[in-house]
Formats: sequence, structure tokens, C-alpha cells
Amino acid sequence: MRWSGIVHHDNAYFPRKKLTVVGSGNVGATAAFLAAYKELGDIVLLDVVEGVPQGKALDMYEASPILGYNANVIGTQDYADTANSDLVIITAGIARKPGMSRDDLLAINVKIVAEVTANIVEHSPQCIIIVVTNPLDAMVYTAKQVSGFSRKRIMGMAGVLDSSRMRTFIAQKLDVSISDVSALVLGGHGDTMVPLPRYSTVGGIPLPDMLSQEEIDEISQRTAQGGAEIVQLLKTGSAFYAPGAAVVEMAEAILKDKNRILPCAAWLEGEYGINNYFMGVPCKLGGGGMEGVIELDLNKAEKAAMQLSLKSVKALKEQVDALGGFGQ
Ligand code: TXD
Repeated sequence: MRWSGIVHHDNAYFPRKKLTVVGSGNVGATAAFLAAYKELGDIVLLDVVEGVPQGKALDMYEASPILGYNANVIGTQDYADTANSDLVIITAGIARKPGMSRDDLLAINVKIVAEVTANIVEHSPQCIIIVVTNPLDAMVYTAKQVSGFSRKRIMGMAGVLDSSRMRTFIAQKLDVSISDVSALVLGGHGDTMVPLPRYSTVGGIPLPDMLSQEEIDEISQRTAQGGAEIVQLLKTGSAFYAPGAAVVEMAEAILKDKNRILPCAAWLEGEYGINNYFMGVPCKLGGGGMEGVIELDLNKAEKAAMQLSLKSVKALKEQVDALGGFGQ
């Protein structure tokens, strides 16, 4: 038998999307695997540790015949391999250990995220960036400053994860399918995040019609502590399955131009009365990236909760600014 005119991976007419995941640790590897499984594009997994991204990428590639996805997955230490990525997910950094707050990570991770962003932008000046590294609100700000990208092309992942945790707890409490539960968590990605029961529904029915205030408070509280709950159980790291799935949901919305409405850490330019801070708000995610912010008419208590959350986001931004030069 003979092959005729076939060129290896000739994708000049309909190029596959290219997705880079920086950091091949727990979240990065999970995200890469899910993105490959969903055939979001070819995937480059980059890490400073030699061998690990290569090994994990090969392992994922070797799973593809079983799972039936077509995606090239490569691992590397070299940013040249990430050139012309459509989308980049930044998970590089160190994760929380028990007793460590997200803020403790700040100084170390600012340096890492600044360096990663500079390298990414050099090789993929047109890409869209989603930041995952904690403390999220500080890291996405760092990446925005270093990249100089407009807010459409840079955002943080937090709300999708926090909302997913809230959905899980609601479904568990009511013993109903997670498919019928939607929930909304806004604000910064920390203890002051803002779960919004009024905008959460079960089969279209507002949550306050389904549960008592006490039960709702319990769920909101567990949601805000959702990350810490996993850290306490794992002891050696923080959550990664749900975070990996959450960032891939955002990536899919963008790469497939789905125009999803998802809560993201977006750079606010006057929305919610907030200027020049990243805050978790409902956004439209499509081919253009963060295509717009939905402004809700929050009630007094919700507004107060947003303001409190903004306070902690402001403190984080100040800490980043105080480090100066973004560790460069
Ligand atoms: O909701 C959210 N945004 C989050 C954030 C949910 C879960 C985890 N969140 C944060 O993501 C967490 O607190 C960490 O800051 C990051 C990554 O978490 P992960 O659990 O994946 O941490 P790992 O397993 O330690 O992986 C981090 C990897 C590791 O392989 C390092 O070698 C690599 O990052 N690393 C780097 N890669 C590239 N370049 C540089 N400079 C670098 N430094 C470390």
C-alpha cells in the first residue's frame, strides 16, 4: 500500500487552535488533560521542572487512543514551543499548604507570574490569557500589568470554580441533579467572595424559595471556605480537579466562541462603581475573550458584600504595587 500526497500535520487551511498551559502541576495537568479530551486544540504544557511536562504530555497523548481524542500534547521548558498560542492558561506558582493563606503566596507568585507573562507575550502577542495562580486577584493584575493586554484578552479564573462548589452543595442539600442547579459567586477569590443566593436557581426556581435562610447561609459559608476544606483534607496541596475543569470551561467558551455567561475575574472600568480592579463579575466569554460585563442590580446587603470583597482585592493590588517592577 502507498500513501499519496499526504503531508504530516498539514493544517494550513483549517489550523487547530493552540492552547498553552504554563505550570504542569496539579491544576495545569488536569486542565491540559481535560482540554485535550474535549479536543479544544493542540496543547503545549510548559514547566520549569525538566521532564515533568514532557512525561505528563506523553502520558496524555498515550491516553488518546483509548479516549478517542485528536490532540497533540507536548511538554517543554522552552517558550519557543508556545509560539502563536491562541489561548494561554497560567497555573505556574506554588500552591497553598495547610495553614497558609492565599495571600502568603503573593510575593513568590508575583515573581513567577510576571516572568511567565513576559515570556508568553513575547512568543504569543495575540493570545488570550486566563490566570489561575493564587492569590488570584493579585496574579491576574500582575499579568495585566506585565502584558499590557486590554481587558478582553486577560482574565482570571475563580467564579466558575466557586460557583461550581456552591452548585455542588445546593444539589447535595436538596438531593437534586447538579444539571438543574445554577449558582453565582462574585467578588474576589478569597474569604470575602460573594455568593449570591438570589441569583442562584434550582430548575429555574430561585434558591430562597427552596431553602431556609439558615440553610442558605450554611451553603454560602461552606462555599467561601471551599478551597480551605480541600487543603485541609489533602494536606500536601490544594484542589485541582474542579479548578482544572473550571478553567477549561472558560477556555472552551473562548476557543469555540460560545458566548457563555460565566463569572470571571474581569478588569472593571466603572462597572459596579469599581474602576481599575479585577473583580469576579458575570462576563460574556466568546471568541473575542472577555466580551463584556453584566451589571446586576444588587441589593444593599449584596453591595456591601461586594465592597468588603473589593477591600481585600485593593489590599492585594497594593501589595503587588509595593513589590514594584513586578519582580522583573
Ligand atoms: O481558583 C483558583 N484560581 C485556583 C488557584 C484554584 C486552585 C489552585 N489555585 C492556584 O493555582 C494555586 O494556589 C497555585 O498558585 C496554582 C497552581 O496550583 P497547583 O495545585 O497546580 O500547584 P502545583 O501542583 O504546585 O503546580 C504548580 C506548577 C509546578 O509544576 C511548578 O514547577 C510550576 O508550577 N512552576 C513554574 N512553571 C513555569 N514557570 C515557572 N517560573 C514556574 N514556577 C513554578
